[in-house]
Amino acid sequence: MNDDPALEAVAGNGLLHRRLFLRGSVAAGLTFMTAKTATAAPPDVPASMLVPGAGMSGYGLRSPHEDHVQRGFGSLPGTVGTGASRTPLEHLEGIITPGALHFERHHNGIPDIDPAGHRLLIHGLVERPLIFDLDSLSRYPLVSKLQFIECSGNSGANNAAEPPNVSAGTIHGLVSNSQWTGVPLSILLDEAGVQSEGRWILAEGSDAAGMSRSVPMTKALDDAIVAIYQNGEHLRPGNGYPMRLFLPGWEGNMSVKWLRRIEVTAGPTMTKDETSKYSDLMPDGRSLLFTFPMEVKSVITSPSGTNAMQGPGLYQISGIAWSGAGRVGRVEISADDGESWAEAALDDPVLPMSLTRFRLPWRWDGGPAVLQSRAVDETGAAQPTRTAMLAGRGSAYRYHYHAIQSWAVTESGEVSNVYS
Ligand SMILES: Nc1nc2c(c(=O)[nH]1)N[C@H]1C(S)=C(S)[C@@H](COP(=O)(O)O)O[C@H]1N2
Ligand SMILES: [Mo]
Repeated sequence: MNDDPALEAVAGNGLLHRRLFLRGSVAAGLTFMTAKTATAAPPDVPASMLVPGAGMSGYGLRSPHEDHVQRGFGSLPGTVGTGASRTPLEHLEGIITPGALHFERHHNGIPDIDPAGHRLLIHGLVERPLIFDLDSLSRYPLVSKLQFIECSGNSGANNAAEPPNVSAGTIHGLVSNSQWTGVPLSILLDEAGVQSEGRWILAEGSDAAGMSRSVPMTKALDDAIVAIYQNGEHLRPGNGYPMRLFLPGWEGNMSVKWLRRIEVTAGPTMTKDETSKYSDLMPDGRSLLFTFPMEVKSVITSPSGTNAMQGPGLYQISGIAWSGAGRVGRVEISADDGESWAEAALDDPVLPMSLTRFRLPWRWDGGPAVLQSRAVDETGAAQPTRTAMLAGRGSAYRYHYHAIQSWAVTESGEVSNVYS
């Protein structure tokens, strides 16, 4: 028997203490039993040591052996660009979403914008209307923040009566995390001089959807930026090149891409994008006026839906948690369908309004299990169960799904989405 205290069981069905990962080294005497025992002789010289390697390139590509890691995407019938592509969360680790795998949501395709001809106008209830191009904008003080963006339609697949048997990314992949660099909107609005009646802004994109949203002035002056870089390089076309609004922690729809116009207004404009869509219908038939912040949420990405376990033994449960209200406070994991819970280890850094990586060791005995994660943010808000969340909402409410995700593991090691 191994008596290392790190192997202490902390909750039902095999969950072990997070200490195992916190101290950075594998506990004495513990074996993950995934490596084979080596013989004393070195292995054969591989072919890669016999010929010079390939040359360099101006812009890098990943290994062709990773080409199976893809965003899944779909478009409305009769269109090529009205829909979404989803980050394959189950294939990623850490908290950075590579630009090429960032989710995309477009209401009428990706516009082809030459920055030389692109302008951003700030007008309306201001002292001095201003117009910027990419160069003039780039000369203002830049700030960088590692933050998530999440579509409020994310995870809506779990509103279905029967749990869709698909991957974590297919259900929850409308969330991604990047380091966004841009100009604080407060600096630009100060320069334009907001008049005292100016309490809202309207932000408009230059795509064929003319997507536009109203944003309260308090948010615009607080932490909104006009982003021009994403993970160190200029924005990708699908994420708003050459400039987008970025509103940390608020529903992704409001972070208007291909930003061309900000109008300072007295009240909300009530655009098509915030009335016919992106408003939440309550059971009594009335609609909530606005639901801006994204609530606390988490999902286990490994193991997760459509994965197969490789036999009983020690596993590392890993996943992501986030909250539009600030930092993740803690994440708890259950392996017995919510009967008992153990606190997961959080990887550094734990940043406000950023994805946070959590993990916990799990000794799977080969029996059936239901894995769940439950996040609590620094304000104390906790992720609800699916039953509790739906009870207050009724069936017409489509957006802002943030309930606990349950993954069932069968004795043969198949992992699938279940409702608990
Ligand atoms: N101009 C414009 N801005 C837009 C959209 C759009 O279709 N057009 N989609 C919105 C939606 S619904 C979301 S969730 C986010 C997605 O940002 P991303 O595509 O960079 O992930 O952009 C928002 N900004
Ligand atoms: Mo969205």
